[in-house]
Amino acid sequence: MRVVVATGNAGKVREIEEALGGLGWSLTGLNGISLPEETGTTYEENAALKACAAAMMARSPALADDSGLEVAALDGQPGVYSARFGGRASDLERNVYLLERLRGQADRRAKFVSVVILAYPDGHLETYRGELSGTLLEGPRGENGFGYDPLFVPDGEARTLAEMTVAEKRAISHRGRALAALMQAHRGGPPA
Ligand code: ITT
Repeated sequence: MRVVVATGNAGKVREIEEALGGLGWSLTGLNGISLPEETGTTYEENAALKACAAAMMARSPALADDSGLEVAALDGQPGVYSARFGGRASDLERNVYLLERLRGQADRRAKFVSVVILAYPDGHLETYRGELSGTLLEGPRGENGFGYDPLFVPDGEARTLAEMTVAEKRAISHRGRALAALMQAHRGGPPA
């Protein structure tokens, strides 16, 4: 089955390709398809917007991920708005902004959420969700991954997500869990 990976985020592409390697699907990029504005207020709405638009344009199944970081001390912000947190343009600037917002804050708990949707051109949707709880450091550590990974230490781990390989992150992460559920559902082959 040919599946369009409907994301403009290179970090997500790496993780999705690594996770789904065993399915034997042919994963392709957006190839000029532009994703719609994320006007939803939930991960599910935004993932569906992206996956459906790509599936309709490409006339083939398309997979999208909408995800975010929910910080306890910020009442769950930035959540669905993680990619635009504080209006900051880059991962580095958003990490600096997040550290500023948490300066002096003892409660460093946070949670990553990922919703993966596989959409078919006929409008059928499959939805998978994964979460990962952890704590935020007071400074970055590690060079791998993307986004808030250098600040985030998963519960039960000593390293940040940015100090892990793609496979190590996948084994425990929000996106890894959502994609594992998708793999489970498709074991035995994709639907016709
Ligand atoms: P697409 O919409 O093109 O897929 P995006 O980066 O805009 O790319 P989102 O709207 O889902 O994707 O925003 C999710 C943001 O949450 C992302 O840009 C990161 O800042 C953060 N994020 C999500 N998953 C993450 C992860 O595994 N590690 C670090 N940060 C993550």
